[in-house]
Amino acid sequence: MEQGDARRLGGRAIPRRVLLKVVGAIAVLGSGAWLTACQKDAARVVDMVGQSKYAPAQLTIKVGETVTWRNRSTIDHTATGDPAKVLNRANVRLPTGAAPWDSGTIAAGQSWGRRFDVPGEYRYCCLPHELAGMVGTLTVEP
Ligand SMILES: [Cu+2]
Repeated sequence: MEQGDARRLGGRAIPRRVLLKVVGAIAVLGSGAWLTACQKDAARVVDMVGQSKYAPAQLTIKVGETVTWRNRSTIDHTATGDPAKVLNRANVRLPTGAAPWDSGTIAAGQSWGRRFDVPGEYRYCCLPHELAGMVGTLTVEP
């Protein structure tokens, strides 16, 4: 009777244990993937801080990734990679085959993202603060 119960309980416990392990593994994998995704996202963010600064001013991403510019300051900024719009063309650089780009005004507290599909070295700047040295570089790896 006891053995029978134990077997019966055991018979039920094994699939339950397996199920718990599977659920646990999914939870661990899921949280790991989530953490990795968060870290990667964080690495593709450029904050606009203070009066005229991109932080980080230099960023490296992989082709096809999206960079998000986040205005954490109290004034308007842009992220502009269009030589026709800047005062000093040296503040913009585009890899061969890359189209000019411009965020337009990113107001305080707002964000703007752009996906980069052409690898190479980019140089961009903030239109209102170009002459104040608000210039950033982006390396897009193949
Ligand atoms: Cu600015």
